[in-house]
Amino acid sequence: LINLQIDGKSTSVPEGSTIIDAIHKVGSHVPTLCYHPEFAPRAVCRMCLVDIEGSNKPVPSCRTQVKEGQIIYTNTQALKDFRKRDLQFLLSRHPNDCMRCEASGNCKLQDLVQEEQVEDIWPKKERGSKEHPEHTLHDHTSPSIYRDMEKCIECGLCVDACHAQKIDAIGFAERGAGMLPITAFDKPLCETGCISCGQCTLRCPVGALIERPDWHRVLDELDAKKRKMIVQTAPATRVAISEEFGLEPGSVSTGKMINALRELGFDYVTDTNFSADLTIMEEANELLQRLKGEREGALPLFTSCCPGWINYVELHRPDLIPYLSTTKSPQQMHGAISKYGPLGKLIESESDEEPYVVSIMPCTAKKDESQRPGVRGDIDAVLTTRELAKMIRHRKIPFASLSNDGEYDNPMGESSGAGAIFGASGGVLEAALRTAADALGLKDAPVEYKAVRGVERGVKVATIEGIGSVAAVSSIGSAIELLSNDEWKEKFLMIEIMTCPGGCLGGGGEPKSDDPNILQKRMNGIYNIDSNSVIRKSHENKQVQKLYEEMLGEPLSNTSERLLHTTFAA
Ligand code: HC1
Ligand code: SF4
Repeated sequence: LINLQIDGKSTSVPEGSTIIDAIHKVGSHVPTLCYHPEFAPRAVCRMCLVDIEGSNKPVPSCRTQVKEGQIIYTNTQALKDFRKRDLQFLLSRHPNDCMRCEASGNCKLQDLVQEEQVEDIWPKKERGSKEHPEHTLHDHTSPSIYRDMEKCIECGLCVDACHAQKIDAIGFAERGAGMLPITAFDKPLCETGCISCGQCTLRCPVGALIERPDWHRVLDELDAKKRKMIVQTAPATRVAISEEFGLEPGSVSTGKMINALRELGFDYVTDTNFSADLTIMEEANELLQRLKGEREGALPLFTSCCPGWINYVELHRPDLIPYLSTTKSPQQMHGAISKYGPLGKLIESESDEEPYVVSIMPCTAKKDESQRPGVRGDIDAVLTTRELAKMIRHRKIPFASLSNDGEYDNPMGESSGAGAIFGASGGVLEAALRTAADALGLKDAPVEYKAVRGVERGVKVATIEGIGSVAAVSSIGSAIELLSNDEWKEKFLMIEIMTCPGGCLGGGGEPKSDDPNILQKRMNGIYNIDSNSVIRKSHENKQVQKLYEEMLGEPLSNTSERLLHTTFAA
């Protein structure tokens, strides 16, 4: 261990730690703009400079390793003056329209300017040293992601995030003052290989990259009180929403969230977890039919509920389309059943207007998915977890002090533990195995498949007696590696692929966080929901059983195929 002192507080950290690690350990604070623990430090923003006693030059704490006996200061007047000048430079290149900015209240630049009371005194500078087309600076062409490069502070975190996904849709062009993260050949984002995963929006410390803001039109629709408003909430939202309101990361806020949605004016608050169970009914049976050669489609079966993954296949690997499950994602089947199932029929009997279905998702690519040919119309608006938090704040709903006792409306409110774990990498696979094992009459099969759990990027494999080998892939970059040769074709029966590290709980629409353990904390919350559930298998969900009895018949029936399945195309 290395012993050192920070702002008068003594601490010890392992050799090889950086000064910023030690600063966090003692509970001191240095501002950062370009630092995120997931990526190698670029040290370009200079905000985290610290003074070391005996040294005449401040050093960036994000990439300087600790040395024995160092005495470090994080907030000397000289450092503060330096930061202020640096911030003034950033302001001279920034539009400073905070009042209308979607990142307002959740912007590191805004926080620092406020803390230091920095004045915008320098003449405005143009962005980029060469001519860029207008859509480079303001790009609203993607159904999921908005870019406003005038707000960019060149921290590079979006470039790192996209590179970690092995997509590289954006990269730095030019050097020095002209530097900007742009797409290849300055194309609009919708014409690039971008898969809408939103990892860039999750890391952007300002408002340069954001999810397409749809919450304003949802508030308008709620206020208009013309159409019956149905909302569904994704498995991973109920845990992460806690962080937006200062609650313990990983704490489960399902009841508070339901109460907040009712206060916002939704008529029916329903659960995507219900449709996750429904998805398993279709997908597990699809797997069994493909295994018996009774259904078209190749093996191994790829899950298809993650829209970033679907975008990747259609854009980059159309040869994989035959392997995809044709089962719609829970979001989409939930929309279809909301409109055309028992709830839709009830609403139809009371109102001339079609209900308006909103989904709250941890994911930016779900916006994209809702507009796909073949499923368009199931869902009217998709909001991220962050957008839900904004609506709650704007309507002054005291989320943290709401009681956690809200309950979903039935018939689309009941769910099993298997539906809940969809929100974590490996969860869809585990849920499918629980149902497939029972369908195959495997009496000794376990309920839990811990080998496929975990938030780290990579491939997790499990071999199940009586079924075969299966794999769960956490992050699209890991999928690209796995699929780079043909070994997977022989090895596995079923492969779950989630674009974001950790699965949906690490989705691009989740709250921003610099906590290196945040995914693990959210995952613990999700598996707690499962272990506390009375029903843990999708096929034991009573409301799902009733839907089959009253409307669908059986999995893969004609009605199921019409409402719950879709197609993919290059
Ligand atoms: Fe997901 Fe899914 S689990 S894709 O990660 O299959 O977004 O949470 O809602 O549709 O259920 C996301 C989460 C989500 C779908 C389900
Ligand atoms: Fe890259 Fe994902 Fe951002 Fe698209 S949404 S630019 S793929 S990180």
